[in-house]
Amino acid sequence: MSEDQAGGVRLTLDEVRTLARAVLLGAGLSRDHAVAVAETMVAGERDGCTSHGIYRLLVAANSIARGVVATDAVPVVSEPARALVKVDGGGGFAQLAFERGRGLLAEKARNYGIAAMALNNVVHFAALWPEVETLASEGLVALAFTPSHAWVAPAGGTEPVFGTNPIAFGWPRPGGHPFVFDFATSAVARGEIELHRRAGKPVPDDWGYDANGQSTTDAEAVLAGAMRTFGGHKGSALAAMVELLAGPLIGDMTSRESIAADRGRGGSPIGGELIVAIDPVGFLGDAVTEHLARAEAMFDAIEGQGARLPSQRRYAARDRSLADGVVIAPALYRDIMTLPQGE
Ligand code: NDP
Ligand code: PYC
Repeated sequence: MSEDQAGGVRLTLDEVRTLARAVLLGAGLSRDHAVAVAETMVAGERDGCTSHGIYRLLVAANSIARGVVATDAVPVVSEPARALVKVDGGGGFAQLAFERGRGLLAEKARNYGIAAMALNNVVHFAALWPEVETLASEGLVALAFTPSHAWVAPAGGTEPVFGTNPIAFGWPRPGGHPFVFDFATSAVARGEIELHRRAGKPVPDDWGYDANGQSTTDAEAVLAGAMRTFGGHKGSALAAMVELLAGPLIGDMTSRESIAADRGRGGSPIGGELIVAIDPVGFLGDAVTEHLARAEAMFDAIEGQGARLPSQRRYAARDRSLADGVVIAPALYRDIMTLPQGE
């Protein structure tokens, strides 16, 4: 650990991991959960995704303290149909449920060409790209969706109905990092607005409305009012799709139901996640190499004109973090260090 020029605290990724595990154990999480949850925070910090890095220790500790999370839940994996996996997370954080089901999901995708996994009854505060990147790194095409809490107004309205409802996609690339994107269907992730609030910074006036339905640059007011979807009616329709796919379709909560179930405790969203995995070999057989090469031609056409691929920034940040560690903002580090730590 060292201090950088701007007063930030520089940590190696191992130090981030050790800190994250200690805080999660100190908050009362079982070891299996602490290890799985810490890993996604290390990945967020490593890849420059600060809204889902170790800032989330404060979020996770809050959900635990408020009794929203089952700290020692043991995920139960079942197979409701040949190509389907279901993991009942028992009210625990989603990360361990994904870990427990992902091997079977990948196996089924290889056996049947396509498979889907529902995570049910989980508490979710994480980014989705670690999940689709993991599956794409194993040669599968992957999609993931999860609702959250009703914080986002539909296009044309100002009252929250949707969650920030991310969609993530992963595509395997021969010899390189997978093509991955992962974004909220709201104008930004809520975590980004929370970081603005913590830093006392205004937000752009198209991120959300205050409680009276007026546009505002006050982060606190947007958090108390309603966020906007990205891309107007298009983001709004995608947000609705996420609600349906990872809510009613898998027998789990919509974002409105999730916030109602929270009962004002201010915890992370409770509900489900849908992950779809497709094996390109299913459609393509021996021709898979030839067709994946055609995809590479499309990526070349994007990069060839100076545009960047989603995740390119993340992979570059990863290289830097693996070499130099990461810098944690001083106020965040101070707040994290006030939390109890366990072993
Ligand atoms: P961003 O808008 O920051 O980025 C979204 C995606 O777009 C990334 O894949 C990013 O790649 C890519 N991207 C950004 N700029 C460009 C560009 N100029 N050219 C090409 N690609 C680009 O994401 P959000 O704020 O919407 O979401 C952040 C995270 O929050 C997500 O990981 C999401 O899963 C998480 N989240 C989780 C929720 C939950 O309920 N669990 C709810 C909402 C959000 P790169 O990373 O390389 O910049
Ligand atoms: O940043 O919008 C968000 C978010 C919600 C749940 C997890 N992250």
